[in-house]
Amino acid sequence: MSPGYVYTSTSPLDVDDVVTSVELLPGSALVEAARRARAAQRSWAAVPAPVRGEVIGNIGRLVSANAEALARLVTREIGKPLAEARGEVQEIVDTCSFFLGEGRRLYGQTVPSEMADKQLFTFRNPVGVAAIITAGNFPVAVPSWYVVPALLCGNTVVWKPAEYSAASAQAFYDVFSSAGLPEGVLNIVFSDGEQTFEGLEGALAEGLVDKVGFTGSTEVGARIGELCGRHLQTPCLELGGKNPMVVTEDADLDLAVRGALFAGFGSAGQRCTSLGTAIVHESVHAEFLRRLVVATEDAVVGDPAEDVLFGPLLDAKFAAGFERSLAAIRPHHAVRGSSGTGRITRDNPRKGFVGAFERGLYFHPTIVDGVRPDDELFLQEAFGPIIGVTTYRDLDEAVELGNLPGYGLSCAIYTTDPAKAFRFRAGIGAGMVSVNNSTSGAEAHLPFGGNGRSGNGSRQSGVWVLDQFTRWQSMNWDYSGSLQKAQMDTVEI
Ligand code: UN1
Repeated sequence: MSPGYVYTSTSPLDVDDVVTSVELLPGSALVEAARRARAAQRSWAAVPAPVRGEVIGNIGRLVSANAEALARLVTREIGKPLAEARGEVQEIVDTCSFFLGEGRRLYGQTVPSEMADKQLFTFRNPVGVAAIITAGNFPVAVPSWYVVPALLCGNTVVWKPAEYSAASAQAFYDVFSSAGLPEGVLNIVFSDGEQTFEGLEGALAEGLVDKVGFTGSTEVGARIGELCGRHLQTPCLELGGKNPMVVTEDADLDLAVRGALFAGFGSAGQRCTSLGTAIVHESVHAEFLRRLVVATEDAVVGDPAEDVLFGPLLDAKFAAGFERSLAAIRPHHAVRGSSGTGRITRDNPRKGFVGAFERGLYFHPTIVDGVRPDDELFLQEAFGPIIGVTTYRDLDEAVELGNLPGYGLSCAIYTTDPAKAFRFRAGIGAGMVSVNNSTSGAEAHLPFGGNGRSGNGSRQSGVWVLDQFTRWQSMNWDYSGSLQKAQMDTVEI
């Protein structure tokens, strides 16, 4: 087993600002945590669901009471604008509000039998122990999408947050654990990617984990899927996206530009739901591009504590990854939108930048016009403030282009023609479709998730996530007094 080591989480506003230091633990720590979770699971599942719902209600109230401190910590640790960080914290509260009520529902069904004097039922049972592995771009909201319903359904949880958002994760854990959760019900483990794999492999082999939930890259998701498959498990995977937005010839172009700006550059383009490529009808392409360029030039970038469109990238690893995406810009591309591309520095400044950029991981917003279907920029998630632009002639072509990268998370269409919106919805392979709205910013009670390279079809949020954290159990009860046999003793008319 690899030993533990100390990891330092720094602020992307100022890489010399150490937010916290944590020890990243070897895989055995995850196995131990899974053992604790296993030991606590039966008694937690025995707590009546409405009472578990009350605990979820307590969590929501505690998060509300600590909202501003939590949001400010998120802004400092990962550089998300404060308004977005506040929204992220609100998303935890909304998730708790939803699942607090679910504690009084968690419905099963009564089902008619094909035989007389026999009744059929279904029940939702907790899966057992859930291992949750989350990214740091939504360091507190996305974990709550897993942890809250998992707990409500009677599961216990081992949570491995991203190390680069360790302080936010610890604050989340502290609030959750002070809400009245019994010992062992929620466990946090800090470890790096390889240590986590080692731990997960061990815990699965020992039968200590019954469900894995993962939000992160497509590559890591595939590895997790493979590992879970070996143990006959279906993980809940929420992976990358190359989310298209289609702008039709009849679209409100100002609205489309505002939508592109928020979806492409909001959160510095580091949402799984961020805009990838704007697919614009050829008749409005020039005008859309002109307005998008103006809006981008006017956009305020900088210190996320101020009123900015976006702040720095999450951390140095993500900044390096985005630099690799920028290296995919080719001579046939027209680069627009800023005085430069890449990192904002003294030699590569951005007009109207707010705050100090010297020690921050700030990047120019970049529009790349003329992306082609075989370009890496068209096909691969970039995870940074970059928007590709291309054109289409008819809606079928727009749908085909939207589906081409093989992801299938989110998408948008800007149109004033309902027929186009419905035809687009039916043709596009994404799990989430916005009409005249951003690809990002899903509400917390609709099914969230994707297909293809974006995930394995699992859905989070709302009642749909209950299928991740419960398993259906059926029961039949024969009160005829004789041994009635299905398919053989069916009542005849
Ligand atoms: C993510 O980036 O992993 O819909 C999640 C949205 C947010 C969640 C994004 N509510 O953009």
